[in-house]
Amino acid sequence: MSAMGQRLREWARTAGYQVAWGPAEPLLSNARADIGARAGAGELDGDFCRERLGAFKYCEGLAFSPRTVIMASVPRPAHRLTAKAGGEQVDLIIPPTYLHYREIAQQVRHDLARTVKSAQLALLSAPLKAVAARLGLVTYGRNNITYVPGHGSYHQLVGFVTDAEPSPESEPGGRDPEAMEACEGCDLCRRACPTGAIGSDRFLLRGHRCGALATETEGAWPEWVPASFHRCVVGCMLCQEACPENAGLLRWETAAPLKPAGKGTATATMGETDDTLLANAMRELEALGLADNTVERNVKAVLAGR
Ligand code: B12
Repeated sequence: MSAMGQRLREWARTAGYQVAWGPAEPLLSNARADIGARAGAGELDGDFCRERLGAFKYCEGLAFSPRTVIMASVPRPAHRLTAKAGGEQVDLIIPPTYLHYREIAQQVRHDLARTVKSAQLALLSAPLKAVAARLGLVTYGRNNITYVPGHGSYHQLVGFVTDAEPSPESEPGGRDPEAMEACEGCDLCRRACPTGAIGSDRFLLRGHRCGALATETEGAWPEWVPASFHRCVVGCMLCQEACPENAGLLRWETAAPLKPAGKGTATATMGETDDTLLANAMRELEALGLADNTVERNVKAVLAGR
């Protein structure tokens, strides 16, 4: 293993991450071409492609010539936030990766910069699962998210490109993505998905029918989201919690703000409990950097269904 490879392994071991790397090309082009082919074959919804996948920059606009791609899997907990009012309290769930998403990526970049030393380093804007799968870091589950030994699917992927010399960790172009062996004959995630995003006719997720997408999209709830769905401030955990490969791997933490919430907790008066719960929850979410109109709509739906 090259000196950089040894430093990367040691860095990941110390931080509790998993890491893989390989030549940036043709790996990134292959991942891009794969998605392009699926879009071309009509397997991906047109709006979904434009809005969600069209923003990937790959290597455009970099100030250096990328030679190596590095992917890290960072284990992430779910967060619990408790809203209180009038003697009542409601637990709100923030699934893994939503809290401090950008800060985690920047933190990893900061640490990694010291590891790759003089090499230039940039965050990778690309379909991260597809790239990590090609590097052999992750394996796909039937629910279309990826799994890493020891982290299950409860991890955040962070990708980088650098001008450092690629070391022979992975084959040029990467390997074809693989599904977990455990998914063969198992459809627990498909049955747990209330919106039909996971099909039995194909492997690729119907991203445009995923409940998590609905929680991230402004406006009225689509008719395909059942009232029983609402549990999380944003996102969903149903397909992950149903997965036997995740058994015992979900960690829970109390949501800690980047900056303290506004002073005091509003107290409820008769008939105002829901409004007060909502106001208190939104104040906490604001401090966590998660509050917007869509999240407010989501919290209202959780409160309405309790
Ligand atoms: C857009 C997006 C979404 C969309 C669409 C998801 C999707 N599956 O496309 C929505 C909003 C629905 C979403 C939801 C979630 N997301 Co999201 N999302 C992304 C984003 C920005 C891009 C994903 C993407 O490239 N999609 C395009 C599709 C085409 O790519 P793909 O899923 O890899 O599909 C490949 C496979 O299906 C493969 N394939 C096809 N057929 C077959 C057959 C076999 C046998 C095999 C092996 C493979 C295979 O080919 C496809 C590539 O061409 C990434 C961040 C990033 N920059 O990558 C995060 C990301 C994928 N999301 C993430 C997370 C955590 C989630 C949620 C769990 C959040 C939540 N708790 O609600 C849910 C999970 C929903 C689900 N079951 O997939 C994590 C996943 C981490 C992990 N464990 O893998 C990512 C990587 C963010 C991160 N930095 O960590 N997400």
